[in-house]
Amino acid sequence: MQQIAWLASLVLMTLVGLGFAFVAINSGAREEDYGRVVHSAYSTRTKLFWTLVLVFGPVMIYTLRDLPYDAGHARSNSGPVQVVQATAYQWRWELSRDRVAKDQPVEFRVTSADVNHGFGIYDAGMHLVAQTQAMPGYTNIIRHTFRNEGTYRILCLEYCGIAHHNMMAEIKVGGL
Ligand SMILES: [Cu+2]
Repeated sequence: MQQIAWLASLVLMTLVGLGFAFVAINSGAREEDYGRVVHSAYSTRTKLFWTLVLVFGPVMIYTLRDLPYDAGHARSNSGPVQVVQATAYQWRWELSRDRVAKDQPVEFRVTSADVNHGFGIYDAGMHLVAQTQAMPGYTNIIRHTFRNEGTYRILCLEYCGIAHHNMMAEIKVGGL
C-alpha cells in the first residue's frame, strides 16, 4: 500500500512538474486572441473539475470504508462487547483489564491523564492492528475484534517526553 501511494505521488509530482515546465517554456509566447484562450481554459477547467469529481468521489467512498472506527460496531452481533478502559500517563499505561477473548469485539476507551499520547496495539509480529490518540479530557473509542490468540503490545505512538519509549503494556488475547 505504501509502495502504491509512493508511486502514485511520484507520477502526480512529475505531472505537476511537467505542467510548470510547459508554462515556463511557453511564458515568452504572446497570444493575440485572448478571448479564445480564456474560453478554452474555462472549458478545460470544467472538464478537469468533473473528471476529478468522477475519479476521486468513488475513490474516497471506497477508501473511507477502511476506516476502523465503526468496524467493530458493524460486527457487534458476533458477541458481547468487551470494554477496556485505557489511560495514558507519563510514562505508563493503565488498563482496566489485560485479558480479552478472541472473536469478540473489544471496545477500547482511551484517554490520557496528562499530555497527548498515541495508543497503538501491536501483534506478536509488531504489526500495528489498531490505533487512536490518547488525549487529556477526551475519550477516544476504538473497536477491534482480535481474530488470533496471543500477546499483543500497546505502545505509545506520540513522543511524550523523556521516557516515551518505556510506555509499553501487554494485553493477552485468548480463551477466557
Ligand atoms: Cu509517548
